[in-house]
Amino acid sequence: MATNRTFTMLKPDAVEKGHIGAILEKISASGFRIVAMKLTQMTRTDAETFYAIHKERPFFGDLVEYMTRGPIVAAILEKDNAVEDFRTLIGATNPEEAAEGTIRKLYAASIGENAVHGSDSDDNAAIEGAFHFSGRDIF
Ligand code: IDP
Ligand code: MG
Repeated sequence: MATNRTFTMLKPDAVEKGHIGAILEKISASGFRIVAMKLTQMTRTDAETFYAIHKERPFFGDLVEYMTRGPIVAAILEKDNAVEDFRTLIGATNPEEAAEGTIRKLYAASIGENAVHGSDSDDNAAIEGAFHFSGRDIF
């Protein structure tokens, strides 16, 4: 995957609350092109693998429960400086610390249930995108 791409998930809380449309509108209005997208649900093994870096953290069990409890929207996004610009658009992990107008400030309930994922590096964007998409499903 090129370095002008990032990977996102609209997490189960955002989908449950009916925020898919509003969040995708904000992503598009911020200049990101959707190059892959699907509604899907992570299995326990998927979530444990995707978040393996956090497996020793006290919140890991809750994180896996949360991320598997319902459907998510997974997507690959393209824009110049995609990884950094998308992290700016979503805001801090904890919505109480997120800047005004960011997706997490607008839609996240808590540090755990924070509405949206954004890759933290070009390498992880490629790994995470490939976790959910391949070949002809990427445009
Ligand atoms: P990020 O999503 O902003 O990159 P990470 O530190 O990579 O944040 O954490 C991954 C996810 O784990 C967060 O988005 C959130 O859902 C959850 N999480 C992170 N820190 C906490 C915490 O202190 N309590 C509960 N859940 C957390
Ligand atoms: Mg992270």
